Amino acid sequence: MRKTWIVLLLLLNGCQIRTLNPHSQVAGDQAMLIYLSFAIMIVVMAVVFILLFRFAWKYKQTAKNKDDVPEEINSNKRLEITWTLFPVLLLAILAIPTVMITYQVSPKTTNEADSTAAGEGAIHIQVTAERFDWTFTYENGRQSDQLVLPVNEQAVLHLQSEDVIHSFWVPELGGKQDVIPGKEILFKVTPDKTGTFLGKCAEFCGVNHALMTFDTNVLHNQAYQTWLQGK
Ligand SMILES: [Cu+2]
Repeated sequence: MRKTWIVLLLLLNGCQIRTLNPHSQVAGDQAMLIYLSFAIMIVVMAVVFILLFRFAWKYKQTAKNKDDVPEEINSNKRLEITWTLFPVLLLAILAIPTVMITYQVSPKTTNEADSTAAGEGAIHIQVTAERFDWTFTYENGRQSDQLVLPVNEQAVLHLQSEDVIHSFWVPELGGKQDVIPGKEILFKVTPDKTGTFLGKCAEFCGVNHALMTFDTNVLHNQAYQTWLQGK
């Protein structure tokens, strides 16, 4: 029994919710949606549970009201309007930012991107997913198994797959974005903090799927330029 608890504690300790520690605009927007829907859920839960316990307590059977028959009610306009408007309002609060953010962060394929030009001066990196590796090709031709990005600059990742569907995901920076064979998908990201973030494939793609990870290094601009010129 004691061993079980220790294992459980160790497991919990390993669970860092990195999605809630965003370091880019996209990831920040995604985390905001998680917080917003969580807050709405808490409000709904609170109302439901308070009413549930209140009614259970108020109308519980006692020796005094044992033979009471409840009064028959046909309708109650005020109540009906309230329980219709309240959920509609909550859904609207959830739907408006969800739709806006989804459209905003939704990656474009190259054709679509022609009309919504990627930010000027952005860095373009080719990202190739292949069972079970990621290859990053930079503007000067340098190839690496690491994604290296300069901080506070927009990078446009050109996601391509050589074989099956993969999914690009760096929890702190955003995703998950499906990488689909035969398509080039553009994913824009502007990291706002230097550091090393773990990236992974988030779409089951075969036996070694779990090993399909990569490091993302976000560097200061100067360090990025130096790295880019290296081998
Ligand atoms: Cu994969």
